[in-house]
Amino acid sequence: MTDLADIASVGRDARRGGYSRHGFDRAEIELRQWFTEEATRRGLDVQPDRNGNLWAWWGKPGPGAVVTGSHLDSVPGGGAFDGPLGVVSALQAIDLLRAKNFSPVKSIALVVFVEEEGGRFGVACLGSRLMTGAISPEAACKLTDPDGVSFGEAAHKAGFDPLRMGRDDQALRSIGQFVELHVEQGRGLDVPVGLASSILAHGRWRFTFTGEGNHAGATLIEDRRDPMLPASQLVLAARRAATGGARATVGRIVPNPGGTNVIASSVDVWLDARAGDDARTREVVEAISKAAYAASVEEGCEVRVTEESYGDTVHFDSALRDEISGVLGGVPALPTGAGHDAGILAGHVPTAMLFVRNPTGVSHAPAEHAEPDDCAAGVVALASTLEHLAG
Ligand code: HGY
Ligand code: MN
Ligand code: MN
Ligand code: MN
Repeated sequence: MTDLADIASVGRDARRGGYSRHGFDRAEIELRQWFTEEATRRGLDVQPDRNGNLWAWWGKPGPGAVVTGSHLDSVPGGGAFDGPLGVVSALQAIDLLRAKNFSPVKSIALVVFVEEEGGRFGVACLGSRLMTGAISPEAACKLTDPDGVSFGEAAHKAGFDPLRMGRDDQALRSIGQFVELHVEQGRGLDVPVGLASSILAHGRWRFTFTGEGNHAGATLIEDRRDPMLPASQLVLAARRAATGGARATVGRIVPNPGGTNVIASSVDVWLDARAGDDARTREVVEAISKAAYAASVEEGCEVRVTEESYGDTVHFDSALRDEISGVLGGVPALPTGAGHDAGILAGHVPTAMLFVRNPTGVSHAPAEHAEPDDCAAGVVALASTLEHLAG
């Protein structure tokens, strides 16, 4: 909790509440610096990879290490635990193992992934996607933030070479097993610590509605082609389509030019959709797209749909999960609707996630919380896991 308090002054968002820390912005870079100092102070060897992720090694860097970690960026106005809890717990787990004179047979590495939330450049898990080749470096570097700064430019400014980015087989081979600790993000856990079983299929789609910009007072209603109309219908269609455990959310709408007395000429709407499997997720997005298209035609507007990112359902390695559950004396396994770098890595290496109880079920918001005792239980669980896997 002291470590979390340490970093609590970094990236506070006075306007939105909570924290806004995004890949390679000032707050995230300050926290990378904090992590580098904390890891170095513990005698760990800090090495950035080619894709903007930070690694800290206990033991010789090389293939087959036991790797843990998370991210230090947040959503806009996010909570204090999503990401930082996994990083802080990794450092604390090292302290616990050192205190009991544990000496790892396999190397242990801590990793901090860049831009996990996609809060700045729009695609979540950018660091792990680049590392695994799930996104090409060309596509990643072209992504821009709301100010028009590209990921490539931001990475370059932070000391990374965009031309060297891309699938990193050496980094992938260095991971024997990956275990990410994370605050649970719903109300799925009623004991302090659990394990993840699966992640919903999920993705992000941008709908650009185009109409005719005009005067809010002088333009008769019957003369309008207002793209805000089909944009609003999309929001309602998303709620209607998300049945049977599917989720569909519009959390961001940007009208252009965005004036109170101006009929927008275009509106960008971002849809986040998730469901149990690929087919169901596609079906939900299809139903929403159809409604958006029909509403556009009715208003004399046009709509263009762009899939900005997508990932199929993740089933975490059941053998590794059973092994860890055994080490922890039996803990519940639960599915989650939240995405993680661990979900990207799960397609490449044996991967598991430890969840720490969330008493309110709130996440991606300032009220996100985990009790100190539960966080401590999480650290102990992570330390036992690392001890078992690396011992
Ligand atoms: O679940 C998400 O939105 C993100 O990947 N954390
Ligand atoms: Mn998150
Ligand atoms: Mn997270
Ligand atoms: Mn005027």
